[in-house]
Amino acid sequence: GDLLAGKNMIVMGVANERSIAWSIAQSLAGQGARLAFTYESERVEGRVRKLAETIPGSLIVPCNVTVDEEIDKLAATLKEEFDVLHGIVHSIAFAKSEDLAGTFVDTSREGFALANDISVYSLVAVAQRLAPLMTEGGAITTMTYMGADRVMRNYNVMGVAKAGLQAAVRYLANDLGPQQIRVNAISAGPIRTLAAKGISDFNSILKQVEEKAPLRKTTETAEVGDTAMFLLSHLSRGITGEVIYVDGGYNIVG
Ligand code: 0WD
Repeated sequence: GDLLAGKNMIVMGVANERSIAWSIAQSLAGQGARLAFTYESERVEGRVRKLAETIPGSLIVPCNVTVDEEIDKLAATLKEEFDVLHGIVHSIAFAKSEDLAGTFVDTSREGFALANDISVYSLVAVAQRLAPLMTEGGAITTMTYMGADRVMRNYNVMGVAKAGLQAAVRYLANDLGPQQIRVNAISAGPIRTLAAKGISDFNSILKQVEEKAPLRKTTETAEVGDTAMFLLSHLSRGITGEVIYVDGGYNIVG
């Protein structure tokens, strides 16, 4: 397809081939988008580079979202290489493993701050610096989870962070709407990725979804990728400030 022909988009949060961001990138590339990938540190650079190079014409830029200067530099690089930006994929989150087990009440001040800095404020920091490049309008899509809406075992500080992220989506949508920039979140069902490794007892969560979700299966990254493609395309031009569930319908049952 060519729904995104002539569109320049940035994908943040590819860590490996299982990453949700990687699936999103493939859906975007499949519709003709030109992509820039960011990587957090040398730790993941090799893997990101290898994947990105399979999509011809891709840009690969370092950006640790906890460092303002790195986001400034990213904006300058994109301005130079793309001039105009049309889409942003934010697929980044982090919490210390000790904060993703046991009880939420035990969360430390430092663990809370870190989880919210990387998982919530990063969306604001990125939107702040990249929205000025979206001079033809555009769309920003981030990733959330049902742990924002209800208490889910072990999700703890990340549930609170995702609730904040979803509220940030609404405020950003309101701020950037006049520039025809839409901001939405996808609430994905559980998927076995690197980030999911941090959640204790992930297998039983997957099993629950298989048993109870209306579609009786777990979520595949390609399903998330295609919804993200829709949210970043003209097809979703009337949608902003929303959370779209891509979870086989799990959120509507029990
Ligand atoms: O079940 C799941 N896997 C779900 C994930 C269900 C619903 C939502 N999500 C969300 C996550 O919370 C996250 O926001 O989707 C997003 C992507 O997660 P993923 O694809 O499951 O996980 P992963 O492949 O690990 O990608 C997240 C990446 C990091 O990976 P690692 O595992 O190396 O921390 O976020 C990036 C990093 O690449 N990241 C950063 N990027 C820039 N600067 C930073 C940072 N400081 N920290 C983490």
